[in-house]
Parts: sequence; C-alpha cells; structure tokens
Amino acid sequence: MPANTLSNEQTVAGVFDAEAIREEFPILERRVHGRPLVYLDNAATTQKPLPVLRAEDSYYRTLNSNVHRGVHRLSEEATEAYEASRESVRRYLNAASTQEIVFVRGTTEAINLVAATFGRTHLAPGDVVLISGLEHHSNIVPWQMVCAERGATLSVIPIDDRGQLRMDEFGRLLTDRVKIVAVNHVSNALGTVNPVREIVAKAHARSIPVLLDGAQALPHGPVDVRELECDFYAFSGHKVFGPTGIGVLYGRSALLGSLPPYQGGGDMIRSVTFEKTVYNDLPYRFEAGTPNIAGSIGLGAALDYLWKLDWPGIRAHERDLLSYATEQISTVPGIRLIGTAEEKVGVLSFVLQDVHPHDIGTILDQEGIAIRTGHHCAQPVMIRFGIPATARASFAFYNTKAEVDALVEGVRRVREVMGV
Ligand code: C6P
Repeated sequence: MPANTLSNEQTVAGVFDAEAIREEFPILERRVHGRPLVYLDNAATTQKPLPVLRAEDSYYRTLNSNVHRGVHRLSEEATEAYEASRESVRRYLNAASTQEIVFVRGTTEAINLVAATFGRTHLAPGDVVLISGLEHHSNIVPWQMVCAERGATLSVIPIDDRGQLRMDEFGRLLTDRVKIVAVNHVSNALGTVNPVREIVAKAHARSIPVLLDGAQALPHGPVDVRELECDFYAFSGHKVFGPTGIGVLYGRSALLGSLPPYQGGGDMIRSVTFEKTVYNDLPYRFEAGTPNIAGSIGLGAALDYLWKLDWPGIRAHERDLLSYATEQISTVPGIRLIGTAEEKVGVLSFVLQDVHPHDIGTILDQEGIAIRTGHHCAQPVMIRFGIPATARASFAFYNTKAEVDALVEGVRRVREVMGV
C-alpha cells in the first residue's frame, strides 16, 4: 500500500514483531487436522484481537440495552459507548464529523445505500455509472439494479494483464454522462492498489462524485478521506479485525445530507403522523431500526486497537511478506500468479496448471492451511484472465515468513498428490 493513500500520525517505522502480536489473537493458537492453524484467508475475514472480544463480551455483560431511546442508566451508557465507537471510526478515517459516519451491516449494505439513494435521485435515462473491471460483485450488482430501474448504463474501466486499471481508458470513459464513479481502493481478488487519488481528482474536475469501496484497504492501515477527497467510502468491520454484521458508510456531509432516506423505521425520524414524516438529522436518518449495538462497539474497539499500532512498521512487514511469498511461490513449477500489479497488498492469487483451485484448497486444509478458492465474488476478474477460479492466500500483519514457507510446502504437496 503506498503511504500516500493511507495515513497515521506515526511516520517512523519500527521493527514490527508479528510473533508478539499473535498472542493477542487467541484463535491463531488453534490446531486444524492436528496441525497448527496457518490462517491465510484474511481478505475473506480477519481474526479478532482480545480487546474486540472483551468489548463485545463486556457490552452484553454490563451495558446491554437499546440506544437513543431510554432515559434509564443502562440505555444512556450503551448510547455513549455506541457514539464513542462512531468517533473511533471518524478518527480512523479522519472524517470531518461523526455526522458523516453511518453504521450499516457492511460494505455491501453501504454501497446498496448509495446506489438506492443517490442512484434513484441522480440517474436519468442515458446517464452512466462508471465502475471498474476489478470490482467485487457488491460494487457491480447494486449499480446494475439501479441502472436498470433508471434507464442508465454501467460502464467499466478495463484492466491490463497485470490486473491494473487502464487509466488511459478511464480518461476516455469519463464523459459528462457519468453521474458517479464507484471503484475499489484495493482489489480483493488480486490485491491491486488503485490510483484512487488520481481517479478522484479527474472525476472531481468534472464535478462527478466518487465512491470508494475500502473493504480491502482499511485492514492495511488508516486512510484519510479528507485527503483523498472521496465523496463516499465503504468498509466492513469483519475485515478490520472487528465483528461481522457491522460496517460503515462514510459520506461527505453536504452530499450525504442531500440524499433521501434509505430505509424507513425507528430512529431515522424526528416526528411521524399519518400525513407526514419529518426525518432525523445525519447520520441517524440512515440508521433505521435498532442498530447492531454490540457490533458497533466491537468495531470501535478494533479501530482503537489498530490506531495504536506501528503502521509504518506494519507496512514494511507486509511488503516484506508479500515479496517473500511472491518469490517463494514462483519457485513451484506450474504456478501462474494472477495479479502482478506494481502496487499490491498481501494477496497471492494463483492457479497451478490444470489443478482445480478447490482441490488446492482442500489439500492445503489437510495441512492446517486456510486459503480461499473460487471466483472471490469477482467473476468479471476471472473472465478477464480466462480462468474460472483461483486459489488465493491473503495476508494480515500477524502472518509470518514461517507461514509463507508452510503455504509453499503445501502447494508442493498438492503437486505430488495431484500428480502434476
Ligand atoms: N470480500 C473476499 O473474500 P461484505 O460481504 O459486505 O462484508 O463485503 C463485500 C466486499 C465488498 N468489496 C470488496 C472489495 C470485498 O473484498 C468484499 C468482501 C470477501 O474477498 C468476501 S466475498
């Protein structure tokens, strides 16, 4: 991840100790099929550190009650904890205000929210939504749905053979018919880090807003949405070492505030009569119903935990791990790496001759190694490379070179078992 799209107060790299930090992630001590767990499926979901486990447990043991509703003590304390988490998110993204932080179920819901509200109010027949060929289905399907409804068209920035966006094509596709650009910050299938600052600058030069899907970027460090100048930023709690079922939509307040509500119900209203409903202020206008209170508190704990880490040191460790893994896996005969972008996070997507990726995953599992196989909810990426699926190992800061060695050894074993 280039330092220029991530931010943190610290600037000096220490030597990051991955072995030491593993002690804070109890699940990493597990054994699977009698072997030590080698967890390399971090792009699917990350493991949780003790402070997150404690925060959720403590919420249910000591605070459990509904938020924004009760005058009683527990409800007040739960509301305070819920809103404190919103502030933790604001700080991690360097948003201007907590009004810009909407709690949702995850990245998928965040993008659906924007597609439904912005899409329905800003798209007309002949308009264009510009996405990229690297997108997760969550940043394709909601736009397809709203385009079909509004008579608009989906346009796609193509990718090159290394899995990088064709920025020359982006310039050509960015016409005045484009009403929103929606791209991922980091690709889940290939690990490519996209030039999002350039994308935002070019789109804004034509007054076109930009949504960034940050699901795979935030696990690799804080970002500064004000510095990126994006209009929307979406992410999931479970990929940033927090709980499942919780995520965030950041929206620049001027734009977010101009959008109609997404879902109707409790908490998103100021007053209701049968004749007329007056909606609540930001961000509550987009938080209908009892929210995932424990999840939000767990997410706040995760981001507070991450905030204190040595990010320059972690980035150096992650870069080192990726280049070691790339080098080592390339020594295995028959391996083809899919996605070799110049700027990448720790994702190794690969195929091994004509061995089906599911067989690779199953054999590695017998060795205690967890990877993901399939199309990674990014089928257009697979189509672009002419393959149905890949095996994908994805790293987090708690992974070590010994685990890379285990992966490479495991892939050699796959060759033996499959006779290739
Ligand atoms: N990618 C993966 O294994 P949800 O499911 O809403 O938390 O996140 C969806 C999503 C959106 N955008 C990107 C870039 C993503 O990587 C994901 C989730 C996981 O790659 C599960 S498919």
